[in-house]
Amino acid sequence: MSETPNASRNRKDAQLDQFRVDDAGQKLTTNQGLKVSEDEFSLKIGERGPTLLEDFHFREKMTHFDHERIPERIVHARGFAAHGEFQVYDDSMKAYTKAKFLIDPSRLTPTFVRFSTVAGSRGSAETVRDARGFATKFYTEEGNYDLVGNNIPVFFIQDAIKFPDLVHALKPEPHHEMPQAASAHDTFWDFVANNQESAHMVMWAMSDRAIPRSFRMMEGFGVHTFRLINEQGQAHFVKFHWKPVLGVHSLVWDEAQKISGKDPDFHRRDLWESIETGNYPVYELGVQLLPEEDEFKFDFDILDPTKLWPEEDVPVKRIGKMTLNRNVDNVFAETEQVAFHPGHVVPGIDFSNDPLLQGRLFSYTDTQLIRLGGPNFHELPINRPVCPFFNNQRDGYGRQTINRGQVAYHKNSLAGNTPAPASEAEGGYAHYQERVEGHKIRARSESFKDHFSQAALFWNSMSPPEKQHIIDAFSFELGKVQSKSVRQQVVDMFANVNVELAAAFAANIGAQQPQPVAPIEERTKVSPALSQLNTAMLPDTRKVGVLIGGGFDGLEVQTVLHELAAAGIQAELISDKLGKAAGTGGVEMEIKHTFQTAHAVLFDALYAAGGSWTSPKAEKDAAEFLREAFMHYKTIGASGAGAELFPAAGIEGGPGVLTGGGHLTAFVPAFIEAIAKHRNWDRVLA
Ligand code: HDE
Repeated sequence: MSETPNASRNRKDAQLDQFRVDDAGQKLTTNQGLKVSEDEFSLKIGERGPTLLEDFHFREKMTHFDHERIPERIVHARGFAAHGEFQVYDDSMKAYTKAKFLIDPSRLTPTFVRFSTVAGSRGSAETVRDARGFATKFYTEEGNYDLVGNNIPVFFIQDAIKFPDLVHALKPEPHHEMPQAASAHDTFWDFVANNQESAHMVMWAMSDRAIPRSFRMMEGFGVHTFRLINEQGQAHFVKFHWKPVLGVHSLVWDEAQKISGKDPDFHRRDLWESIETGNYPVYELGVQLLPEEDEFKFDFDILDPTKLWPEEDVPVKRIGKMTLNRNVDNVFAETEQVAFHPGHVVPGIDFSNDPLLQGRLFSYTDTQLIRLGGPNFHELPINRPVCPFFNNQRDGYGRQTINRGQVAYHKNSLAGNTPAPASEAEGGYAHYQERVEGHKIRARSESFKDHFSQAALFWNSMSPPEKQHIIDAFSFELGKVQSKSVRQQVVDMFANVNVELAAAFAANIGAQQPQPVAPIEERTKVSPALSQLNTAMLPDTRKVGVLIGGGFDGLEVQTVLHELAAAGIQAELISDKLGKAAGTGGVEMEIKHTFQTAHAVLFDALYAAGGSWTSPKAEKDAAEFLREAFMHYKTIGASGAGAELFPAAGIEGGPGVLTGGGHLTAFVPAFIEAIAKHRNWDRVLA
């Protein structure tokens, strides 16, 4: 198949179409195509008699059901995915790589992205404190390229051989299988204290990054150092980034925990609804590039996956963007069966010797073999490349391809020695010829042994509210740890990062103040790019809950909602009952949620639209929404009578509390601006 590049537009979609089936309107059949006449009664001897083995329809239906489940992913079990498209802005990456999808701006590459939590089981809640997976499959013309990243740029360990230990410590404890989807327990923190290379990632995991507001509002990182190879065979080291255009925003911890109960599907619902309503999530792909000769120019080892390259030192070049624009048709067929692998590369992209990456190159195929039941998982519709593929691999469980011909080996003469390897000029993948020499040893380089400098860089780069959230997170997590010894070990360990930090959480968890640490060189370096206060602040797609009672000011509320919509903000009406709320001037509005079905934690901001309440309970519920939103630093607006709820909510005003006082022209823009700010951290809570 030779295709012009733009034929790749929706090429994956077209391929998937061959496998899509719509059952609606069809007659029910067995898997053999036999029409079934009865599907509610098994075949029996007499109406009250035993079921017959002969009932092939019952047996087939039940057997298939019995086999519906496959093993969930050992990590990243809970995930949600969407289809998209990627395109580079220009051909400027030509100097660094020959990967066609990265250098040809006319090429639209289909993508499939799966976001995930790491620790929890497939049915666990989504707003837990955890890293998030951000795995992207690019269906390129040269084969599938998988960028299997996380929303945190570093990792807990430096060598893949420690991964089973890390995961065993993180997962629910084996004797009672608790806690689910949480790191707040003894074995995780015991691992941390005894594997101090984890310090940097733990700082990120205790920060706001680990409780994202939305998959649409988090960064993605390839984590490892990779290599890009250009047409001339020259190599550059590279780190990959995804930058969300909506900025990086998080929940607050109390809110995240409540959402886990109110809507355990919060993140997938957010992604699903955004795509369904045409608010497509967009991420820019960024690269940090480093010439090979600069490999040793840093005070850390660029092969060490517990280190990032500060963006101020090595700028992120934004080279293209990905838009997620289509939801899946079937979660099992697509999201569950997709098989990512950091070793799925295309010419122009190569690996580094990062020992974590090297181990991953083994693990991912291995895990698909057990998870997807054999070596033919690449034939599943979601995993198939959009370019043709030919080789001498044959057979195995579930084989779908019907390979014709006599020959299944190389070299051969009977088929003219085909399929034949391609030369580099023909697009054959040639590994970068790095010269490596050394003794066979089990050891770690000295250059990997500074575990605290970048953890301190992260801490130093945080704003005061972000620092407080980190102290609170350590206090929460260690407060759940039973072993006093483990708690103390963690305090002493993090004194190496920052003594005030360790002292602050030690005071909350009944631990001794940290032991004085050996004097460390003063660490004053700051990377502003690490703080979420320096991110994009936009009102787009923010969700505002509108608290509305009967007899509200029709014209006023209509105007406010109109302006919010014009700013890309989504308003949803909440009252004590579903149905229509009637306002003045004959205005009627449809209520979407009741105080029971929704909760303040599910909205970015609240608008108290006013009106009268049918009962004191309804009024109390509305005030409770406001109190909760206020406590989570959210913007609260009341254009008119809505402010009457404030005293019952204990709100006296302050940052991010806006009242209209009848002057909508001033109120509405101020309200929108405050919503865009995400949270009002300068608010003082009573
Ligand atoms: Fe993974 N990881 N991982 N990982 N990982 C898996 O593969 C593994 C690591 C990441 O949505 C597994 O198909 C090892 C870093 C994502 O399907 C498994 C090591 C990063 C996903 C596996 C790591 C990741 C996985 C489980 C240490 C960020 C979900 C199921 C050497 C760069 C992909 C599966 C999806 C999934 C192994 C470390 C990201 C077992 C051995 C570092 C996003 O193969």
